[in-house]
Amino acid sequence: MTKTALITGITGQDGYYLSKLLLDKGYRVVGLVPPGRLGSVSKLDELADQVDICPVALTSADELIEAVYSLQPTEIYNLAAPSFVPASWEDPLGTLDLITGTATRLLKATRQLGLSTRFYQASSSEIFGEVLSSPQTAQTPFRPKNPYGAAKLHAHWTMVHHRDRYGLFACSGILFNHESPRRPPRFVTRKISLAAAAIKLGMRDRMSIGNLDAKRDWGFAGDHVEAMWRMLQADKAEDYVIGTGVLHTVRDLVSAAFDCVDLDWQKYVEVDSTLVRADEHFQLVADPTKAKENLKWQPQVSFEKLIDTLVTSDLRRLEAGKISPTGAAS
Ligand code: G4F
Repeated sequence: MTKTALITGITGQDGYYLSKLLLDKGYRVVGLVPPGRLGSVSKLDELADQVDICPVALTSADELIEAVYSLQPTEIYNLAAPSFVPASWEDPLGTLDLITGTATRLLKATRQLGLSTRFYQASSSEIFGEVLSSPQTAQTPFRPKNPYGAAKLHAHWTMVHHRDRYGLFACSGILFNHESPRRPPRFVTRKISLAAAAIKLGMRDRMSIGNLDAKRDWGFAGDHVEAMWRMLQADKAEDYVIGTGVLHTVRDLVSAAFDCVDLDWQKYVEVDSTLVRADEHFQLVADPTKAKENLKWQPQVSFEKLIDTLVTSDLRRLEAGKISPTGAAS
């Protein structure tokens, strides 16, 4: 029988890679998209015609129950979330409602309908926040430092409560940074790859950046969505930390990107103190041992390969006039 996967946040980076993976495996893929955002379905490019789209207000418990009941999904992947961390300071309550509200309503719908649907909750390394030890595992204490991390933690606990109390097959993937050419350019990887490509092509002459010493565990989005799927195929519902286990600085990132286009980054990059985030002295780095052992999951794309892919993609899209040197689609 054909399996049905229901995905919220299908038009985002992870939604694209997860849809591709599931379609390749023969799933029927259904995206729950708010009626006001149906235009964003075109972001799925060649996949747009291969998935089904169900217009649903994620803020409506009734609409979600109806959608889950009529679709009877084998698996639900709850990816929908505002994902740019600094923006969560501007609208903490909206961030909380979108992240926690959607997770809670979907979990409640699954429980009330008595379905055996398996549930994936997209969690984030931001729930660890001000860590006291590195690397992090699913047992590391959670100390989020921003409204985004706090909202993700609330959604995580809501999922755990539904698993413990009602026996739902539900799990959280606590994902560290994962990137691709589909990342919007406000995130640091695409910001840098786009700048390096645009400067190489003579379309820009410099780039402003925040904290060059900030460190992250950067992996490839295509690898990380594979872990999501594997979590729902396991015998037991458990939470997993998903990351490469390797830390790099933003300086490493800039240097690797400009190396790809044979430029000396120090001639083009300037620090803008307004872009430096407060309270970022802690080291968020995954210990993915459990995922490697239980799920046989292993990241395939190295940091260097990832950056090369981003820069090459931005060079091509700029040359083809598909994006502007500052990133907007054109
Ligand atoms: O690319 P970023 O904006 O991603 P961030 O904040 O780590 O969050 C991403 O990963 C999380 C973990 O998976 C997700 F939960 C979240 O939704 C999102 O996908 O920033 C990465 C690092 C930070 O340390 C930031 O301070 O880069 C540093 N940085 C330095 N200069 C900058 C800049 N980040 C941005 N966006 N722009 C800069 O100019």
